[in-house]
Amino acid sequence: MKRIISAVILISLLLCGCVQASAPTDAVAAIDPRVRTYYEIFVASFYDSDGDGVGDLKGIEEKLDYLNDKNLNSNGSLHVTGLWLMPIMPSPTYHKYDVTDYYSVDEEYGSLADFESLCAACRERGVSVIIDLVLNHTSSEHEWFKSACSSLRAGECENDGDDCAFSTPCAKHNDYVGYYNFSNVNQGGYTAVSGTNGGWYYESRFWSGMPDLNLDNPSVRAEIEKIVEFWLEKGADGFRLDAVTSYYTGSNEGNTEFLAWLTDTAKGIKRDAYLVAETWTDSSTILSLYESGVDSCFNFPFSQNDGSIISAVNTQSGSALAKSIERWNAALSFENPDAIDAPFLTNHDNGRSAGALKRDLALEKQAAAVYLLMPGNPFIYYGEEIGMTGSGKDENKRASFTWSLSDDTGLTLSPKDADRVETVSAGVAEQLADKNSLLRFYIEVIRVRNSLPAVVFGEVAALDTGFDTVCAYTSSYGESTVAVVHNLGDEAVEIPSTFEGYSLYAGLSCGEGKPRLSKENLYLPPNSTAVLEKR
Ligand SMILES: [Ca+2]
Ligand SMILES: [Ca+2]
Ligand SMILES: [Zn+2]
Repeated sequence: MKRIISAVILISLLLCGCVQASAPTDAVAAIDPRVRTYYEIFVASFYDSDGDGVGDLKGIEEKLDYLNDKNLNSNGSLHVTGLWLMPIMPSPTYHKYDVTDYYSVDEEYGSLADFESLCAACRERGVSVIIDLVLNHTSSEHEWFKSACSSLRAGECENDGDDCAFSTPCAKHNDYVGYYNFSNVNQGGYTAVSGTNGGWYYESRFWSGMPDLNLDNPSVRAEIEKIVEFWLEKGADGFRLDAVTSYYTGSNEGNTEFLAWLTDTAKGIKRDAYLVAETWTDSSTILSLYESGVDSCFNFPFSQNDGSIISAVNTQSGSALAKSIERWNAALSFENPDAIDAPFLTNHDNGRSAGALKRDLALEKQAAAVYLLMPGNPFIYYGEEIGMTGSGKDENKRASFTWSLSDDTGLTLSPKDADRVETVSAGVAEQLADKNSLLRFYIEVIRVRNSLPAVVFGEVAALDTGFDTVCAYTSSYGESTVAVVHNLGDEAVEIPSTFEGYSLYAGLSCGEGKPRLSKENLYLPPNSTAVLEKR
């Protein structure tokens, strides 16, 4: 019987040529449409489809095989299941975090039709698309703001009711004046409205080119509802919410209320819409923001170069990290049982992780294994998977993606004000061909993550292995339990008895040698990760 089965498998292998009998499948994606392995893209720096040096939406669609080729077993694709596109709406700046039109695509990036096409192509591959939604402020070039300022300059007419005496509406008769936070008092975070002789100021927490919206204004909320509906209808699966701690500067209550309203609004339009909030703040504030019901808040305390993950990898503090992951996981579930953690190593506002990890390949792989195997939705910032560097000015952190060292096809220009752009020693093409590369490691870890729901949805319990350098925890989901074990140390360890009753699902080598599970112990070489399944 066994031989017959083997023969059948062999024939199937010969017929389809690729699929192994025990091939991992993407078991995670089918469970919850909000739960994905995300990839953050700065569109301008990713892939240029038309040769103008600026990355574009068509370029992303052309590179979908790199992002997810629908075959979890291939070594030529990252197998990410979600994309976060940094702002794509028209804007006067290179980064586009100051929007001039919420219902369009910046022409540098393409058209609305390109966006719809990209979303459809992604959907066909089971890849979700979320877009940056910048609601704290608009551009000072937005028509709403320009109109409001010209009315403030014109002053108020004598008429009451809706009937304005001026040919263009006066300050009293222009609804857009109420869209922003204007004040007669100059105060911190405000900028003078030009042409009003110091009579008017506007709230602009980030920069004079970014006037803060008055999010209490019902007309503004109605507009936001229209914007959310517009993009969900065009094919977006959700939104990355920019600057949520600045919605109501200094009022966590205000921020939480608005986030709750926004979450209800989006989910009222599309039940499975996914929202992830930029919560660049401390743990307790993040936990309180989860009370809004938002799906995810970015896990800033674990992320960034001085956050828990990179610090633990650099200081070989494994057991403390396991306890932190357990505590954080429990705290999130307490605030909101449906919360989805959102760990990352870095993003477009932070120095790239390779620098903080001393450009040490073993450490880069180790940090990747830690965040990619945490519960929730990990967010990979484009270029992290090939070890790009970049720090200092923001432009340096958003540099041109290196597809190949020898082929310029699709190559973008880096932001023009970057003052230090370093090249990687190997691009995508070279790293795909090298089984020891960082990129191939990302592919391997994502394959494990996407095929094991208990890793992603699990409830975490730290395990004490007796080694300070070892980060070990179990993650349980329904009937299944997995153990994730990282040896962050520079010495091999042998852990006796803890993993009796487990089998080794994946032994990942970050440096030299692979983890091994025997009757006696779990052997972990320096910088390595084992993922085990409870039998
Ligand atoms: Ca282009
Ligand atoms: Ca604000
Ligand atoms: Zn008037």
